[in-house]
Amino acid sequence: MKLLTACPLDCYDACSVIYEDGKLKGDKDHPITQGYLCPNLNSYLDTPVIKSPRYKSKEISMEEALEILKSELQKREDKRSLYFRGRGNFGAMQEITSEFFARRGFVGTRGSLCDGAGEAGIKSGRGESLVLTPEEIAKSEVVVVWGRNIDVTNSHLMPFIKDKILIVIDPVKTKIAKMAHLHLQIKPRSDIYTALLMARFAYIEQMDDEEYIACRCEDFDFYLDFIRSYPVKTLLEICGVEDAIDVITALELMRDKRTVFLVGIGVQKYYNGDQVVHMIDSLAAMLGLHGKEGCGVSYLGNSSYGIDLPFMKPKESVPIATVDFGEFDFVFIQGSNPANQMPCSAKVVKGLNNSDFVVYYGLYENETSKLADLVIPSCNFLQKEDVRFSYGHHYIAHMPKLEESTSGISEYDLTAYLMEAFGYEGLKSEHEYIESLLEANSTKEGEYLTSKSYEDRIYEEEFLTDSGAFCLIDEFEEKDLEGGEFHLVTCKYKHSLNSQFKRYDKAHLPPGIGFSDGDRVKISSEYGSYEFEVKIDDRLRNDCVLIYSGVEGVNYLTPNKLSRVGDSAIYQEVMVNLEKI
Ligand SMILES: Nc1nc2c(c(=O)[nH]1)N[C@H]1C(S)=C(S)[C@@H](COP(=O)(O)OP(=O)(O)OC[C@H]3O[C@@H](n4cnc5c(=O)[nH]c(N)nc54)[C@H](O)[C@@H]3O)O[C@H]1N2
Ligand SMILES: Nc1nc2c(c(=O)[nH]1)N[C@H]1C(S)=C(S)[C@@H](COP(=O)(O)OP(=O)(O)OC[C@H]3O[C@@H](n4cnc5c(=O)[nH]c(N)nc54)[C@H](O)[C@@H]3O)O[C@H]1N2
Ligand code: SF4
Ligand SMILES: [Mo]
Repeated sequence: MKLLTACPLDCYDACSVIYEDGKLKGDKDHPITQGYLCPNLNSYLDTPVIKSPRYKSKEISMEEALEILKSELQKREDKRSLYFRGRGNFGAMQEITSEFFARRGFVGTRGSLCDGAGEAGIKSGRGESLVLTPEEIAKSEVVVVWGRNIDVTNSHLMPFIKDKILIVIDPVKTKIAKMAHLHLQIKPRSDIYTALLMARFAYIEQMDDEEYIACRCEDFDFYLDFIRSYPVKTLLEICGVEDAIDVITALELMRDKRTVFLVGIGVQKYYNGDQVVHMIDSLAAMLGLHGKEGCGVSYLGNSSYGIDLPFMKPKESVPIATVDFGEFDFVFIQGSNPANQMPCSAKVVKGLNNSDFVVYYGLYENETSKLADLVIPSCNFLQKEDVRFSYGHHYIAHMPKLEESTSGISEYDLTAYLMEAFGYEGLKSEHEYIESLLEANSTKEGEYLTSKSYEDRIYEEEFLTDSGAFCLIDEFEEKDLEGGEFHLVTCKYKHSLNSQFKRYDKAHLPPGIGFSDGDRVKISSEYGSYEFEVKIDDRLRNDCVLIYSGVEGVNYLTPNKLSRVGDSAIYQEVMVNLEKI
């Protein structure tokens, strides 16, 4: 039988999926995802899952695991405890566990390991971060792909941008950069200066949209002073762009054309990530792009914009990117692999070792499950009911339960067990939650559901700021980065979803710096060091090292620090050194 569901993974695309004869297939009828699945979901059913619960390395039954969980919770009645949830499964019902842990007085997390700094930057200009739908993007003539690796991370958008004039701004010559009419292979961490340069030349070339600025933007005079405050030569040097003509050409390609900027998380893995994105967004405002047909800026959006999940949240929270697990007696980790994915692994591993009791509730074995006292397997997405939203388009998917799990427990069932064990009342039935989520947030469009908070043309009338106008940026915080010779670029890999599925294991180095394929290298930063096998990569600038997300050891190099605004991890605010071993 053909059963309709959706991919549960943390990804822009939120693919519509058909489950038929024990296989996952793309759904050809879906207006956005159009019938193919990426290597990650194609590996889903072949990836070995945790088969049995485990306590102190010994396999136990699920009943025993739940008893131990209950008694360990009771033992630590008044102790400081942490509820830490990642996005291994993007379904809304994953958050139901919060209902129990919030009542239990656990500390939660705030901020982001992902897009938080950039989102704060979008909010500074526009009030809220709404995305352009793929259909709207398809109406553009020019697409500027800025720090986003669409072909890898958002591949279902590719058909919507085919045959457009393509400009890519990325320190790496990615596949999409090779396809582009123009690739600005800038230095990492120089996007704010690149955007300043573009704004400066746009002003000189009279590309600023005077009428639009007068009606829809605030603080243009301050913005103008700001973009004129840097000498062009200095900006070119900082960006690592040899010839100003490339920047002017990029602008000329956009002149009088419907243009969209597709901005990814690559630009904002830095201390001032909010200001980088605010600057890029301000450049688009100056060019009069927001709110016009086939124009605008789409940053990785807030998938739950306008959606209120009915689950209680912990009263107290700590920033997710810098949490010290060692400060908590009891740690409950769900749908995440912090020992690999959080920044500054040395500190994370030490913290997990120092905590009195760590529970890992997930689907796969990984660095974190190895450090846990109690391991509880979850169900996969076919084995529980859920609803998912997307941060790349406006479709919502209902994900019905299609089969039973032989090894795991669902988030709802785990919560129901704990609520009952501790005498908490008020949990509704699983179906009631899902019905009311769908009812409140979705509209039926043929066979599919779309989000009620979706608008045909975002920001057409006004921005979602207090004044209704776009607030242009007029200053930013600069910081020098020292401590190494190379920038660390750490982005997504085609065959893994962060640390899930086929994980990669090499560090990519540029040619011509004395290394060859297969060499061993010790890479060090002020936060730690790790040894990797070398792969020479001619897509890299000679001042960059690239290590994909999910590679063992990558986060030994990254900072346990937060972005200025947004409480976000800042994986690339670091320089590294190399040593042949
Ligand atoms: N296959 C696959 N798909 C995924 C994921 C995955 O792990 N694998 N993860 C999902 C998740 S959780 C997310 S958040 C999204 C993120 O998806 P994207 O937004 O595409 O994020 P990244 O791949 O981290 O980085 C994108 C690009 O930024 C570039 N970059 C790095 N530093 C800079 C810089 O300083 N300036 C500029 N201009 N560019 C820079 C990198 O070279 C890379 O090409 O992808 C989702 N999709
Ligand atoms: N160096 C570096 N580090 C990064 C990034 C980077 O680009 N570079 N990217 C960052 C970003 S954007 C993100 S979003 C984070 C992601 O970080 P995490 O959220 O930690 O993501 P994953 O590594 O994918 O781990 C997800 C885990 O969820 C579990 N899981 C899967 N399905 C289910 C389920 O249905 N129920 C339960 N209970 N568990 C499930 C799996 O066991 C899996 O190990 O990593 C960040 N870390
Ligand atoms: S990971 Fe993304 S591209 Fe792959 S099937 Fe899931 S939603 Fe689609
Ligand atoms: Mo992410």
